[in-house]
Amino acid sequence: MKLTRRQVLTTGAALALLPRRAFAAMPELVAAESRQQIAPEGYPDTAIWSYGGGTPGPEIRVAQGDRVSRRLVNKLPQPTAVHWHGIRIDNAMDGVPGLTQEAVPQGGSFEYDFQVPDAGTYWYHSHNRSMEQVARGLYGPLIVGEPQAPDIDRDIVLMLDDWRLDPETATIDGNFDNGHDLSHAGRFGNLFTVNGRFDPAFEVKNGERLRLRLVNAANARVLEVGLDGLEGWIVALDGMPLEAPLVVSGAFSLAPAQRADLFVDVTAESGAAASLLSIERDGGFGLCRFDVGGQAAQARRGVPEALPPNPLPEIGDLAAAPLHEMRLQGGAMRWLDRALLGETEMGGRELAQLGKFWALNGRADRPEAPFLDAARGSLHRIAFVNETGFDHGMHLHGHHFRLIGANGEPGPWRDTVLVPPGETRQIALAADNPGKWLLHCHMLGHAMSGMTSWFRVT
Ligand SMILES: [Cu+2]
Repeated sequence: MKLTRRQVLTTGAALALLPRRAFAAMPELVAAESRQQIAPEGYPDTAIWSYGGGTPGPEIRVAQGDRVSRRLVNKLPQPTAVHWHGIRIDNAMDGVPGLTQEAVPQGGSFEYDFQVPDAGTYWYHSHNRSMEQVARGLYGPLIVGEPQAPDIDRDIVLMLDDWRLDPETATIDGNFDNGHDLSHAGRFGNLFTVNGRFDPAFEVKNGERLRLRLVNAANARVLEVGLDGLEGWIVALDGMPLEAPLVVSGAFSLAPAQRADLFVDVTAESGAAASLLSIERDGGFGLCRFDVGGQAAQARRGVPEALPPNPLPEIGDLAAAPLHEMRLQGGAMRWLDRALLGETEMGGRELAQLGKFWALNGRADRPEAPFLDAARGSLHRIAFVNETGFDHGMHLHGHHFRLIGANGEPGPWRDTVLVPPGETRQIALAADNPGKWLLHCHMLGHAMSGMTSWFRVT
């Protein structure tokens, strides 16, 4: 319908009569400098950057299909933007400066408003200078509830991180751009936290079933997670339910940005402590504790049912899907010989001087042309071929994909795939979400120093 000038004037007049607050109800997510006790008690507190005054930022918990609306207010000393990691989101809300929006300047704001199609464990974090901004604390949990609550006693979000702090002053090491970190495995911390605290404890009962929502918010560290005094199953990865719960036996890998939902039963006796462990080559240590006091009312439950599936696209005939190879190149020990930066070909030494150590298919940084131009609804296979000496966690925006197993069959749905050095991982992508989507390594220093590309769905 075309409005006449008279109608437009009438409508305008009617709007002016409405109270202004009817339009200004969007809750704020304020990014600002704050302080928090990150190191153990007895050490000074730490100047951090955070959402809502602490790290992790406020838990955003909504029901499947609901909208999330937040006005990001930037009170940081740098421009910023928020990425809603793992949400199959409207492209304009994806939070990638230079691709889906301009970075929000100091003192500026941006209104994020989007629907969440899938239940599960997600997170939000800065996507501008994320190498620095995430390391300073700019992340928080985004939890989307299933339509029917699963049979558990407690739902605990555990955001895992490692911080690089000065051992005397507990201040964050501000040397984010150093070439050694960028060209090697990345920035590793010297202090582990869960939910922004060192070695926190949760009170539980023997026999209780806990849902643990693990999020690896670290810059670069692949965690090998183990359990002590807890027994159970992985029920979802990167937010998406597994077709059948997978028994946890020994340690499992959780790369930066990946999530794992566990259902675990507290098997430690009352008076003892259970732990979530980080398993290292020379042993392991506790990330957080579960102090066991008392006995659950209910007898121990059996194997949990799978969580209800999310409305993900069909993966059709894989053999007919075009295969696109993405070679991961560069870094220490496999130094780039040359690569394109924009349209300029440069030698490895020249690139290193510009802080670029990595390339994807011979291109450092996000190129002008997309790695993949996909018709909406088309199915693709991508093979990530890791020619480097380091792990990389490759993340696609706006979509989940299925990891293709060694048997050629589609495996779990993920949004971030760990590709160990010298190995190849193949994924199946049903490109169903229109827009310009980033594709990058989630070792944030790698992303900043070359390992960033993009794909387009039209
Ligand atoms: Cu990487």
